[in-house]
Amino acid sequence: MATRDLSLYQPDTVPSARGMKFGIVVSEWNHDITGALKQGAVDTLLLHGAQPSDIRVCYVPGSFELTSGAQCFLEYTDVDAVIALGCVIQGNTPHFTYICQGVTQGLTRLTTEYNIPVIFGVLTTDTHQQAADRAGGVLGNKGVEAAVTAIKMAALHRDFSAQDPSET
Ligand code: DLZ
Repeated sequence: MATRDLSLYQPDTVPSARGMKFGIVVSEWNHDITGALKQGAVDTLLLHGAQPSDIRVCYVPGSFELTSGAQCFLEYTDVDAVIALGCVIQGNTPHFTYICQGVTQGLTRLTTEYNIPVIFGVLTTDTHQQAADRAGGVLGNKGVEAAVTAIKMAALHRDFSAQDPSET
C-alpha cells in the first residue's frame, strides 16, 4: 500500500487567508473521521492567516445533508468559501451510491448557483481504515487539502471581482 502523505503541499504557494471568511459544514455520521477532517481544515485556515472569528462551523446529521448545510452559509452569511466535510463508507446496499451522487451534485449545483467556492471534502471509501488513513493517518488529512483549496479559490474569486473590466 502507498504511504505517501497526499496532503503535503508547498505552504508558500498558498495565498494569505487573512480577512477571508469561511463556513465549514461537518457531517456527524462517522464523527471520529469527520472530526479529524474538521480539525485539519481549521488548523490549516489558521496557519494561513484566517482569524478564528472568521471561521464558522456547523454540523449536519449525514453527508446527504451537507448540501443543505452549505446552502445555509451561502444564503445567510457572507462567507468567501464553504468547506463541506463528510465520510461515506461503502456498505452492503446501494445507499453509498445514492448519498455520494446526491452530495456531489448538490454541492456542484450550489457553487455554480451562488458563484462562491464550495469545496468537496468528502471521503468516499470502502472501509473505515481507508477513511482513517485519509483523516490524519498515513495518507494525510483531506481536511487540510480542502482548506488549502478553499483559500486558493477564495483568492481567485477576490482577484477577479476586484478587477476593473475595462482593464481586461
Ligand atoms: C444512512 C447513511 C448511511 C447508511 N451511511 C452513511 C455514511 O456512510 N456516511 C454518511 O455521511 N451518512 C450516511 N448515512 C446518512 C445519510 O447521509 C443521511 O443523513 C440520511 O440518509 C438522512 O437523509
